[in-house]
Amino acid sequence: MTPLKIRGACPHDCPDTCGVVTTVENGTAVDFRGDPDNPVTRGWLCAKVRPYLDHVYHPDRLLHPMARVGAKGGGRWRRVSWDEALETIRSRWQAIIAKFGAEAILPYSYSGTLGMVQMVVSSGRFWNRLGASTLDRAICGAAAETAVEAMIGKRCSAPYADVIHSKLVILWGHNPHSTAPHFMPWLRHAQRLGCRVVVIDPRRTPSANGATHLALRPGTDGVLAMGLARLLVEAGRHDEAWLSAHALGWPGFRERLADFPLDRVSEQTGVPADQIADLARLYGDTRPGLIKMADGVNRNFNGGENVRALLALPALTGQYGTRGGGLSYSTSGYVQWNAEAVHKRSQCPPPGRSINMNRLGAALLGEATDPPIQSLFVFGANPATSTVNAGRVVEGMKREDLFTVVHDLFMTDTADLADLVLPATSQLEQTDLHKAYGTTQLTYNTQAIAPLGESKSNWELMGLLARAMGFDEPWLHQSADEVIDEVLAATARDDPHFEGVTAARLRAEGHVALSIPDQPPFAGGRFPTASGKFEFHSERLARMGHDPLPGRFRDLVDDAAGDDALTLVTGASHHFVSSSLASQANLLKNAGTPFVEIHPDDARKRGIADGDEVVLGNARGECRLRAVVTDAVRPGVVGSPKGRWANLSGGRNVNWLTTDTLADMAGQASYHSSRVWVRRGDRRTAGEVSRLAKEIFIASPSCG
Ligand SMILES: Nc1nc2c(c(=O)[nH]1)N[C@H]1C(S)=C(S)[C@@H](COP(=O)(O)OP(=O)(O)OC[C@H]3O[C@@H](n4cnc5c(=O)[nH]c(N)nc54)[C@H](O)[C@@H]3O)O[C@H]1N2
Ligand SMILES: Nc1nc2c(c(=O)[nH]1)N[C@H]1C(S)=C(S)[C@@H](COP(=O)(O)OP(=O)(O)OC[C@H]3O[C@@H](n4cnc5c(=O)[nH]c(N)nc54)[C@H](O)[C@@H]3O)O[C@H]1N2
Ligand code: SF4
Ligand SMILES: [Mo]
Repeated sequence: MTPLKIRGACPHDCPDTCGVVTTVENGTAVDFRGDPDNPVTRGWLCAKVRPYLDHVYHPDRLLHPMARVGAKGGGRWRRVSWDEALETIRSRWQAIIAKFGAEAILPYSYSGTLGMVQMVVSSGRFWNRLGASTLDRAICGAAAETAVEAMIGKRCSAPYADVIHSKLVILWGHNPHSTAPHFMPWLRHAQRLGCRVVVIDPRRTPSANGATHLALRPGTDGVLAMGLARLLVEAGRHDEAWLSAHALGWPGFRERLADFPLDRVSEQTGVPADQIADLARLYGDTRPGLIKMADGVNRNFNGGENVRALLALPALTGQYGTRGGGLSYSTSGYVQWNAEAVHKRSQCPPPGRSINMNRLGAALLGEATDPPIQSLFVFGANPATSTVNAGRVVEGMKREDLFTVVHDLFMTDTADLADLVLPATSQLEQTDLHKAYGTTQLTYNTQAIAPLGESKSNWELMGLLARAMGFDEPWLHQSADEVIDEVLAATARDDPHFEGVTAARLRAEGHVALSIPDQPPFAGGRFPTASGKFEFHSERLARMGHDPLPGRFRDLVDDAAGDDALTLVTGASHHFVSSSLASQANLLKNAGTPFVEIHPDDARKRGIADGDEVVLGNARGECRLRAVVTDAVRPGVVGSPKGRWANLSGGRNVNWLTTDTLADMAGQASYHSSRVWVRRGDRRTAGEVSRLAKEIFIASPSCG
């Protein structure tokens, strides 16, 4: 048979949403590469996903359902049939519903895949019909999204390529070298054309090569932005005409600036005053200047207010709506899938109570009452690895009375703690439609190969769960393509961006650009806000209990690690996507031993040398890592990438240290506000010895 070439989409949580081409011979995928015709991908994939066939055909793929034998987390399983697995779920759930109601069941899903069918619809319809608890998905960018929507109305950004028009780019809490790889060639090209780049990050990341780097204290971005705003206004570098025509609340905002004199801003942010003054001059004098931000800046106690202050800068300089200028955050606002088509709310019981995913451990351990959570169903997520305060998540998941089902491709830290593990398909084995959060095209994923073993896609599983529970609404039993047709048609009906975008074209062409006018977002100073203006003053945020104007920051410090603590910043790993792909031998080899970067001054004080094993700890837990002594992190900060599986790295990862105290806005996770102590790890700490003792005694029944 001649090999087939099948077009698809990279499913991972990455703004680029690459187009991919899989070559299939006799039902087996033999080649996988970037789609040369996709205008963003242009034929190349990042190093994480290039070896995707190793992921698909990984020897550790889960291929059939399994039920726990013995203690939770004990690692013993027996193979069961799908029928038995579904019957177990049905009977456990019916008993739980009879006693506690359906809200005692909590589905937990996030960004294993970003597909409209396999993530969005699979996280909606069935669970709504069941009346389960709803999950408040505030782990990633909730605070930033709330601030952006309030002040500029929508998440709209220019295409990556527009950066070649920029004369200045400020990468603010964003590391596209790792997290948006297809932006980088455009940025480097702009630099060759003379564009200046400034990186604002507590760490000097590879994105800062050839750039000016401001290493601020984590979480002080809002203060820095207010300080810059004050300097711009003092020097008359603001655009009074633009502000009076297009902004709401400018006079009030201007008054706020009095609170941010340069010396105070320098002291609070830890950035030398001359560097702040230089940046204010540079930003004031260089047009067009683009602020490109992602979510790193919103994952702290002041995340929402920090983003609000950043958003003010392009308004001050009248740069929203200019090509190569303004602010670039996300493109996901261009497509809002029709909510009724996705969720079928009108045909379901009233929404169940909401549980914030960043409080998962606490919720399992008693914070959620009325009813208590009796069953946890995880799919497309790995909370024991990726969620804040992972030690509490693990403790909660060990509850003997909790019925936990995990649907994944691999035996993750989370699956380890399940009662039932169900095998999931990879992207090559399923059908989907993807919007993107960094680009403005839709990409269709054609199923390339049959599901491996007995694995099932999220959507197929939802149909089976519905059948088991006796729900026969046709919208729970559509094929993936029928879901795509319905949601696409409903969305296109009232959205001009879908002009000419049809399911038939998507299937034939693989990717179709949204119909967006060739002008910068917010051209003419028009914003899709309530007032139609840029909103310094936001009634919407005021109604949510926030100050109507930006510039008020909480004085809150994580006190989990005592006086000598350092702030732990855990950004994206270059080698994995969150914890996805992080069990693949070739990628693990490139990533090396799990490490933490520490400044030479902080290392010296603690007697730590480069390469030493160190223990990081606080009241929440401890984690052993290899020290990398480097001035790439600022003093007072340690940096360690997210994503390492605890069960492949000595039983703990950095999220055993991260705080589950919520940020100031939208229940956002505050990963980068976490404080830790750091010690040389040649001796085990008392806490570790006692924990080890417990584990040794549990693992060896003969000791009891
Ligand atoms: N390779 C790779 N790519 C990914 C991911 C991945 O895990 N690996 N994850 C994907 C996901 S889920 C997301 S949301 C995006 C995230 O994309 P980014 O936001 O670009 O990624 P992060 O590394 O989380 O954060 C960016 C930077 O913020 C810095 N930072 C932390 N705290 C602060 C602060 O208070 N102020 C400032 N100014 N900077 C701070 C970190 O040091 C980091 O370098 O990337 C996506 N792409
Ligand atoms: N310390 C620290 N931790 C962080 C962050 C941080 O900045 N610092 N960032 C956070 C951010 S931004 C995010 S978005 C979250 C992401 O957190 P999660 O959404 O939990 O993402 P992953 O950890 O990648 O886990 C996704 C799981 O889904 C599985 N999967 C993939 N495709 C499918 C599928 O089609 N079906 C099913 N059933 N499973 C599938 C994968 O194998 C993987 O185990 O992590 C957060 N964690
Ligand atoms: S992770 Fe991002 S850059 Fe890598 S292939 Fe997927 S979409 Fe492209
Ligand atoms: Mo994320």
